[in-house]
Amino acid sequence: MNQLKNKIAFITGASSGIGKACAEEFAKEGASLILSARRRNQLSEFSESLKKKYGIEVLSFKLDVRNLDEVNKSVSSLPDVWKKIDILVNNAGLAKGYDKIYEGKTSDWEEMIDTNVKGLLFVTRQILPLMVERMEGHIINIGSTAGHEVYPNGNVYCATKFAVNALTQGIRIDTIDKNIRVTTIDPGMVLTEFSNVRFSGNTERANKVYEGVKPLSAEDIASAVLFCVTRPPHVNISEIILTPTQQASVAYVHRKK
Ligand code: NDP
Ligand code: 8X3
Repeated sequence: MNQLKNKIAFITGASSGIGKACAEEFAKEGASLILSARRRNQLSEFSESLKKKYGIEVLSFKLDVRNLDEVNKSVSSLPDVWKKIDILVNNAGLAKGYDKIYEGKTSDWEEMIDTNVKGLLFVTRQILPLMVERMEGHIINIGSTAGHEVYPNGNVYCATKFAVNALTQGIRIDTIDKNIRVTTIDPGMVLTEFSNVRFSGNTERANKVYEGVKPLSAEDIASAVLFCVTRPPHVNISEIILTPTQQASVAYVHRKK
């Protein structure tokens, strides 16, 4: 309890799944939270529930990470006390479509690249200088096993997560003299809204992804994130790869009949 008291954490994509679970884990530990996502209603209901349950301070606002202007204004207009951000969780992200690359929709590609790569960069560009100035901070990027291996029809989504992996290393190298910790958390199959989003609300198709498998939960990922941010200040966990026990690699999954 209270391992994150007096710490401020900024989480993107906190309206569902892994981002939401990270917010809850951090709240249990007494952190002050800045929560953002596009679905304002879901976010404000969740923020209110965290305030009541844990007696913490929460700022929440609508933020589409693809919109550079919106990102810049959201961070620059934070009250000064909230600019002392200790932890940034770059979690907002999505997969769209599951097509052979020669049949893929260019609009899906743009949405994934704009969210998973450019969105992460836009947010980091605003928050990292505040950390550099204070010579203190921790960036957690939510990557994926898809950032280590490519699977059939994963093409562009995998490319965005390979990019997240490269950017994690780039941020770590460029801030090596600034006392900043940089971590990538790379999960395999996690049961969230992810597959529903990927298959545009086709629940039957989404459920097939997890057939015969006990997937990870968003809470499993959040507890790994919490572990990283609660290590002593001189300890940087560079990368954690987590998969369900039934998943050996992105495409090699043991499904119980
Ligand atoms: P969810 O769909 O449950 O959550 C995604 C979150 O991202 C939502 O809160 C959504 O909020 C937010 N989001 C999406 N687009 C934007 C945007 N343009 N601007 C701001 N927020 C956005 O899926 P997960 O929790 O599973 O996904 C979280 C991260 O985990 C992603 O980066 C994903 O790639 C990664 N991941 C997921 C895995 C899985 O199997 N589930 C495995 C490995 C990695 P809103 O719609 O309200 O904006
Ligand atoms: C999400 C996991 O395997 O669907 O990053 O790409 S996977």
